[in-house]
Amino acid sequence: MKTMLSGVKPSGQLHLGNYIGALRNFVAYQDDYQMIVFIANLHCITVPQDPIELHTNLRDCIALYLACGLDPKKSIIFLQSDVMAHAQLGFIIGCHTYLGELNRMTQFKDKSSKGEQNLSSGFYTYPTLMASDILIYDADFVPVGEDQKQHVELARDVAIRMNNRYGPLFKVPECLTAKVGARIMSLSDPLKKMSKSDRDGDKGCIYLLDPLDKARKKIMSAVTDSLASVRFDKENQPGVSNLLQILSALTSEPIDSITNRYQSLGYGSLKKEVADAVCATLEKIQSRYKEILASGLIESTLSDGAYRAKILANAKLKLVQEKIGLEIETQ
Ligand code: ATP
Ligand code: LTN
Repeated sequence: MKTMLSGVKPSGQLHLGNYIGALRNFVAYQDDYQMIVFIANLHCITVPQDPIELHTNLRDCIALYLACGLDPKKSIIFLQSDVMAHAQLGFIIGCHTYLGELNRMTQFKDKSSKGEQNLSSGFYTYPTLMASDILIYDADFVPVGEDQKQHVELARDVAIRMNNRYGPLFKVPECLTAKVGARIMSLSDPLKKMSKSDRDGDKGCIYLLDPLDKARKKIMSAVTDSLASVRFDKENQPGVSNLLQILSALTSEPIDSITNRYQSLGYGSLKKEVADAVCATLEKIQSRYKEILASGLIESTLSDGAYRAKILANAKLKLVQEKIGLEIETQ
């Protein structure tokens, strides 16, 4: 069975973009792949976090993973910091990554070009820890949103580089991005991706735990355009195209078929249909979420997941350390 791996940062409440771009795909994959999914809490602290908020987000995040359908019997689910080998291999990978490569990472370039003064060195080396997360499990596939493709590319480059230098160490992973929903945009500014770190009064972002009436309101007031025609044209009609993407992703109806149905219908009807589909999805997730919080499943999932992950990660770390000459046999 091939291995599929991904992580989500618990840097705020999970949102519809995370669900469509990532979580629902993980759920679909877990029957056919060894799915490894973790909460990237170390990546999260590369930017400042409030400890109490972070702790709450961790629990919510894992509860939502489970509520969205991830099954701890099928998938390995754990907290990144519970498996220390990630950070240790991350350092070794950092020693095989060039500064030029890190300087080219758009996530870093974006933040530093905005003049952010106090970026941490952890933020700069973020991609080396991410490469470690991936390579330590010999992942075949890494399903991520478009924004993360560049980081997976770096993991591939470093894997090839280290394999060439030391002999076979790592599988070279492939990045998987879904055709529909890889980049859900903000409802209030459809030129920006829907993001939990972007505060904009939260109007643009639908959280998975939003009350249904609030979620509906956000969709009904989504920014569209004045062309009064329902077409999928990301360049000229980014708002409408985003709504079409959301609807298609949640109902599995192809975008063409939706636009055909909307030949003579307006944006109001489209928004209502999107709101219905989003609310139906949120309602299911939220009722399961409440059951999970009360069940003790979070703790058992994380301890079992960390146990299984450590066996794999520690073995790979040992192999790497041996191959690069770090270890002395003691028995
Ligand atoms: P932030 O919202 O703070 O920018 P993030 O949501 O991008 O963070 P994660 O929570 O780690 O960061 O993302 C988890 C997964 O969800 C990743 O695979 C990411 O690419 C995907 N994802 C995030 N936002 C979107 C979006 N708007 N559309 C589609 N996929 C997304
Ligand atoms: N950087 C990713 C989260 C992440 C991840 C990973 C994704 C951390 N390690 C390994 C895939 C594989 C993000 O911000 N979404």
